[in-house]
Amino acid sequence: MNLTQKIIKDHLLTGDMTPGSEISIKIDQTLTQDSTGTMAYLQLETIGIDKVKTYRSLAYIDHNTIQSGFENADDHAYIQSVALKHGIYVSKPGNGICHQVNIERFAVPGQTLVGSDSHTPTAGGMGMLAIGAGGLDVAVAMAGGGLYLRMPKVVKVALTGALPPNVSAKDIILEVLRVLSVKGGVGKVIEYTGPGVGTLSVPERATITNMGAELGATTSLFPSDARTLEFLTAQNRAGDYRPLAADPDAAYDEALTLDLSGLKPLAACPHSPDNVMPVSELAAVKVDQVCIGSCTNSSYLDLMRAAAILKGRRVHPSVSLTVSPGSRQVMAMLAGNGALQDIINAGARILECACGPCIGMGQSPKTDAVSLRTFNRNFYARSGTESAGVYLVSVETAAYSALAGHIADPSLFQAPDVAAPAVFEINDNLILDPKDYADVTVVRGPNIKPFPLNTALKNTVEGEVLLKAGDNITTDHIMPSNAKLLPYRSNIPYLSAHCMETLDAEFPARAKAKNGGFIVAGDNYGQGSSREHAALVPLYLGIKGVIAKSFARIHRDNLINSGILPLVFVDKADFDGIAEGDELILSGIRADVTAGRPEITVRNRTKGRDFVCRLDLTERQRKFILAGGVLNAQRERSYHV
Ligand code: MIC
Ligand code: SF4
Repeated sequence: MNLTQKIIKDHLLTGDMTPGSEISIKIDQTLTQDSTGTMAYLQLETIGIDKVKTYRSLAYIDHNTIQSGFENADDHAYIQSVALKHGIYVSKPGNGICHQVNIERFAVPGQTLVGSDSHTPTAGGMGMLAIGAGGLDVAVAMAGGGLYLRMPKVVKVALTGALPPNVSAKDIILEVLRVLSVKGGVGKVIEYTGPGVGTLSVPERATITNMGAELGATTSLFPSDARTLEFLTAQNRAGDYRPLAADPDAAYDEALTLDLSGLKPLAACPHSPDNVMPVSELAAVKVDQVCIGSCTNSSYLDLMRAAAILKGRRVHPSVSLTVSPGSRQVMAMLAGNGALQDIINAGARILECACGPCIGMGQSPKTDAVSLRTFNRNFYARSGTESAGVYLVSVETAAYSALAGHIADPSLFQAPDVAAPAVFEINDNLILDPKDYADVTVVRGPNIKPFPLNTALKNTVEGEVLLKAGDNITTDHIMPSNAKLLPYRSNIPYLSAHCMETLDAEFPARAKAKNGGFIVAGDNYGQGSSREHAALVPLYLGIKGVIAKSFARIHRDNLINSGILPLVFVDKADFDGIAEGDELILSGIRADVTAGRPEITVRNRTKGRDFVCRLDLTERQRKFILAGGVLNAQRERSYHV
């Protein structure tokens, strides 16, 4: 077996392990963060358990850290209290980005993790089977329910050779993205093997598994080996180590080989993580902003490299350089060894240990800016500035470019000599252990509004096409998130006025005026974030179904969990025959779903023609669609976690 199959087999609750068929697995650990956490905990409260049933559950506060009003602070108080009450550890604001802290302090090889954040697979760098999901699926896992998913195909990426100087793990994943594209990983786990694996430390592996989310993959996975033990030992967690690897003769569904020694520095150009070009071909591009940080590239090693490159030099006068350390551990160690001073003296702006500019929480670039970021997403408008172009690069490319004022190829410079520490500085005093807080009252501020519930599926569903969109629509299109909107993550009515606003500002008003309807889209609809808001807000606006050429995994699950129909064109050419404003009708849809008929006939009343869509639902998902979402199904007892 390959390693993915081994971990799944160890955790299998139901189903058979044939790719594509529905399985459920036991979940050892869960994580939430604060921009999806409020919803997840409201749902956990609705499910109604006293204490979580997992080995360990964690609530991180790292996203909504700009507090320009009471809202974020209220959400943090709610999360802290509701988490402690339910036996969940809390990582307080300032302790760091969930995925970075998780790798440092909590990830365990061979265990399973589900998190309400799409970059949860970061922990795959530690040999953990770590999957991103909507908050409801995480709530169910906290309540002891299994995580349901389609058994993935497993893709082997064999790494050979070793990285040349100043070429880094980020360039590896950018190369994989170039080859496989933002939809190349849908329904698959990307498993790394081969002699090149041993040349990468755990944080470098975590950069690769982190950005595997941008492939649309279910998750990405590295073996657990001597390098894993080395990292765990340095974190004083050698007891969590367990060696894990694929069998030498393991079979894979697909395979590719990557010779690390042949890699060059790469950049993902605006506005997609798979729009990858060699940095050497971008050397003339003038840079206005450089941001180093995010859950992809903010480890100790990353920032030590940045510090070594910046030391004794000056950031170019026309560049604004920001540095956000991934965790308080990283920040404290850099402060202790003088590297932080090198960064400050070069002219960088030091931000707190949080997601920050990656989620548009401040540092939106100027009009028409070129912004170089060590992050994982450069979707349109995500930075908060619609006219800005964001390039995703390695720490090395970012640091040299910040000095040069234009995109600079790091392979032309001598690499800094930086080593991982034998021992990390450990201070967990921003982590609250629930056993120390026996008597907690849940604090609910006025920003926390109830979430919308759907109604049971009717036998006839009809409405207008309210929006026709193209390929690769991201959750950042569907429900934008920036410093102005993130404070309202627990306020769906407020958010609804901004749904799809970067595509069509009239969409929310139209949806309301027409009493809901349908969205039509191209391939890979809903890629990106795990935010359920991208389903709950359309639900609030009356969206009954999305008809697309294909869907991203987490978003499709979120639609089904909310009782919204995810329909797929059988013949992609039918997409061309639909226009915005066309009236669609699904007659007998309740009967079709009840009978489990996968082919649904949609009548376009305006054009006077029919077309066929697939509605591939498992028996469990049929209950959700019929009841109008998981919580309704649970309430009417057609389903229980
Ligand atoms: C992101 O990177 O898009 C986020 C913000 O971390 C999201 C979660 C969210 O929207 O709150 C994600 O990746 O799931
Ligand atoms: Fe935070 Fe950005 Fe990572 Fe999302 S991708 S968890 S916003 S750092």
